[in-house]
Amino acid sequence: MTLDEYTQDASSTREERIVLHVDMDCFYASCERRREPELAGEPLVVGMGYEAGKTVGAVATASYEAREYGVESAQAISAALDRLPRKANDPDNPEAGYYRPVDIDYYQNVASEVKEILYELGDTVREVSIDEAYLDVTERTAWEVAEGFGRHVKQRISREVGVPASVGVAPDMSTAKLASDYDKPDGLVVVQPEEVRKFLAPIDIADVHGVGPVRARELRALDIETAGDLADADPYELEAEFGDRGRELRRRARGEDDRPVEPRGDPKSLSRESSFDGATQDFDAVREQAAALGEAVADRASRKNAFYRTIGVKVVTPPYDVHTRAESLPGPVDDPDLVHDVSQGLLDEFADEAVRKVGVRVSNLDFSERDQTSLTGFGGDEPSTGGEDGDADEGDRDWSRDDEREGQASLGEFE
Ligand code: TTP
Ligand code: MG
Repeated sequence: MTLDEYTQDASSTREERIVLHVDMDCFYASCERRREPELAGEPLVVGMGYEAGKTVGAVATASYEAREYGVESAQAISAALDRLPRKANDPDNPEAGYYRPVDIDYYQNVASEVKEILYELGDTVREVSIDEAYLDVTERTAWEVAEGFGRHVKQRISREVGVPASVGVAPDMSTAKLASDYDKPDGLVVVQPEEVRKFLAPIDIADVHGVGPVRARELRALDIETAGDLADADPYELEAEFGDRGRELRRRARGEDDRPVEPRGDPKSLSRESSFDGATQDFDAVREQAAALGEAVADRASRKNAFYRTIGVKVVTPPYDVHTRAESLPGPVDDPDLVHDVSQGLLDEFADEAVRKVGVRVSNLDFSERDQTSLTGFGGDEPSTGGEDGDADEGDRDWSRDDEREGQASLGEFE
């Protein structure tokens, strides 16, 4: 088949959704740079275990400058230090880099700011991880101007949040993801519907969505090295080797991924928390922080059309004692003032404590009232609940999937 034939084949069969994939560049490192601008342009490693006396730990991410030295995610920190010594220990060494510990609370807050923008810009949004999401933007733009739209998304994130993103635009999710990865960092790659087959053809088989290392080896044994080879492979042969999965992978390699960009299910609760540097004795600061968190949580609930029947706080005191308190309301509400008053009341008993961390959460969410014009609230028939109190905060958990790798406390633990 010639490229022209591919083209015709693609454009005649594909429905032309416009899918945009956003993946933030060296995300944790970019967050550190946002609050410490001197780190811009420097080799920077974010990870655990590099401090004197510590030997165990891993790299969470490395800036692109640090990647030049061979430092990469999930590497043992000792291997990273071999490749890139610590500037703090070796200030005159021009080949040294900066190391910072993982501060997942801060990255979560930055990620939330990015998400706010994405929800404004997409018809639907599927959050995948702390720094990655798909948007269906079919109704928001057109293929002729899709590049400008992609640039707009990047610029809004960069101007309003201060961190860089790479964006890919394509007619399906799996091509959009490959496109965002294609020209990182600060990339913008638009794959028009008629270009999909040409774009995918040279992609290494291991990078095709759904192909793991084992399957990649098996495919290579059949002389299938690229997505183009896979797209052209005999479907019957693939089916004989790999069953239905073989056909599915061939479809992906042809850009025939018709998965819709679906939001994750409704969350069971919504929470925000933040840490103090060490532990604070300043309870006014704790109150103030809780008020801000409560406002953010109430705002998020209201954007998701979620009513809540339980308002809670979490307070972590040294060494690492987690206290949670919650108050249930007689009926579901969407009421930021109530979140404020209840959470402040629940904090009273901790007024004399040192506080490491404070959080606010709304739970027992209810989405069934979303079409009602007014909410009389308390009393009367109780609508069915959206979920059980105590479940993990699904919305936040999506963006904190990576916490687990670091063994950090995640928002999902806030119960
Ligand atoms: P990625 O998007 O995979 O990586 P990245 O954003 O750092 O770099 P890129 O520009 O290539 O997208 O992951 C997002 C964040 O997740 C990353 O900043 C740190 C965290 N993470 C880990 O903690 N451990 C890991 O092994 C990986 C891959 C990521
Ligand atoms: Mg990323």
